[in-house]
Amino acid sequence: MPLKVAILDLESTLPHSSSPLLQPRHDVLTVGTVLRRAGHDVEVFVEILNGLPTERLHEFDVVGAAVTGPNYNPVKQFFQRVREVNPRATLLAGGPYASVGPNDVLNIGDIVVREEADVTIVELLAALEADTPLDGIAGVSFKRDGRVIHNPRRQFLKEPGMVHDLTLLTGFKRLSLATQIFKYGGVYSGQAMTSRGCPFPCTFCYENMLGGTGFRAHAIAPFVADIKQKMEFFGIRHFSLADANFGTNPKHCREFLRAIIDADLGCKFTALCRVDIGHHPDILEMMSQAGFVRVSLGMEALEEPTLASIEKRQTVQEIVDSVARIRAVGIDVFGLFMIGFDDDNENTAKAMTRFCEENDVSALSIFCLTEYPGLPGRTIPRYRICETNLDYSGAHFVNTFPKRIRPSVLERAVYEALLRFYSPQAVLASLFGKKGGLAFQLGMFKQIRKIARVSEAHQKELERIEAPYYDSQDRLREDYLRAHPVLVEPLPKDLMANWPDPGDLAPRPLAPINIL
Ligand code: B12
Ligand code: SF4
Repeated sequence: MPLKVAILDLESTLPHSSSPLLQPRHDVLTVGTVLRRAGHDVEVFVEILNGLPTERLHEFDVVGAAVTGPNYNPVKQFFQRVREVNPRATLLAGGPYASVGPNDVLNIGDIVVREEADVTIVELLAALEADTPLDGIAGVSFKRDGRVIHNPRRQFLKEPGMVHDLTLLTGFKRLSLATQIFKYGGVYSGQAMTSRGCPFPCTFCYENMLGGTGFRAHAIAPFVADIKQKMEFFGIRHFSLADANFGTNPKHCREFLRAIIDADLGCKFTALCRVDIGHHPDILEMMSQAGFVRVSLGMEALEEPTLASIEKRQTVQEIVDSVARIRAVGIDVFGLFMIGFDDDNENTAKAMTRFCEENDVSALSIFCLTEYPGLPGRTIPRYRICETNLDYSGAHFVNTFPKRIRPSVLERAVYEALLRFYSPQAVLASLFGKKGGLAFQLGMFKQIRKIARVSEAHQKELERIEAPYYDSQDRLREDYLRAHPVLVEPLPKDLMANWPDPGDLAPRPLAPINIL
């Protein structure tokens, strides 16, 4: 008997910079499409598109959800509800946080599908249907006799990509533009991909946990067909490409751009890119011709030692040159910055916004370096986590103790800089064709204020947490913190994440500090 399955994409607890983009947050449509093709009775529920099946929980054999850090708590609550109403349902989790932190996620669900689910989920549901053991299924984690079992990693697909089955979105009714804005505070936005994975080594990025995600080119034909059907279904002409790094393989990138141009889709596109995209003027020309209006550029930091320490493999001069070349073909630049590194101070965020103003970068995000309580530290040691609630793990909030500035002061500096940047004057400038267009600037103006209000309360909480950990010169009392960490739970023994925590490596010599 085929199984009755619900696949869910839940919103995170707190607002984030992409909340106004009404689109699936993860590739739950791929999960649903492969399961329907395998003969199961599947429905997909994206909270901001077709709501959640709260009244129908008793119907499903399997309920699966995409889990990130920031939506961990909403998924936990939802799964608790399913357990109460329908104890026979199997609870599955997949997506980014389930992939790197399966131990944590197995505290709220029964089985975790790690990384790409395209093949794993089909094998898994066949095993659930036949009630056979899960041991031979690569890419799943589950509990047996109280112990967590991690089956070996599954090989990535050689050529992923498909046309999503949009009829999986039970009950979806296309809303008018006004209703999208007033009911959900955003607008429908298309989502498509030309590749998966990224081969670069940046230490702070999810792509490198568990040994990296490599690079896999998508097939071109389903990409164009998928865009066409989404244009029709959602009534949209704007697509964000969800590639971790568009342009990684220039040859493949040219082929996709040629296909978009030839298909004459009349759409606008945005993509996430490394500054390397600036090394290929012909690709930039093609992007402009294909309808790319904005590139989100991974700038991260404006100090060479920081860029080197996080293995970004780029220089500040390359950032400047890349921005100039992108702007030269008329594409807007959205700067993506990271903050919270050891040399960051009260002026770091301000320097980022100033850089954007001086270099014609029309928008930016300043993301806070985030370490996860359930994992070893990646860029900085786990014992330096100051905020253990995963609601705050979406990179808009400081969750680690910086060395030379208090967490609350750093977070405040981020929002002061952003509020100044997304000013009423910037909205006005966008009226005259500057700064990326009126709708975009108005959206950012509103959203940053919404997140800044959450941050205000969080800064107060950080002040309380950080009080004993800094000296009179606002330098972190690291020895005291090691002896009295905020995060007291040890890591579980059967953890899959086996990268070394920087705190366990030989300590780097520290400048002497005055302890109160
Ligand atoms: C593009 C992107 C976005 C886009 C759109 C997402 C989309 N899919 O279109 C936008 C801009 C909306 C976005 C927003 C945000 N993002 Co984002 N995003 C990405 C990015 C670069 C690619 C996502 C993607 O499409 N991957 C490729 C597809 C094929 O993979 P997938 O979605 O993970 O789905 C596969 C599997 O995970 C699995 N799977 C997925 N869902 C499910 C469900 C079930 C039940 C099962 C079994 C399996 C399964 O099967 C799928 C097919 O193989 C990732 C990095 C990455 N490479 O994953 C970050 C990433 C997911 N984002 C992240 C973050 C933090 C955010 C924001 C909070 C940022 C912010 N502050 O604004 C928001 C939050 C959105 C939300 N509500 O969760 C983090 C999550 C960190 C974490 N530990 O949870 C990531 C990992 C980036 C990072 N470097 O840290 N994001
Ligand atoms: S280049 Fe971008 S996507 Fe790739 S590892 Fe670095 S930050 Fe992550």
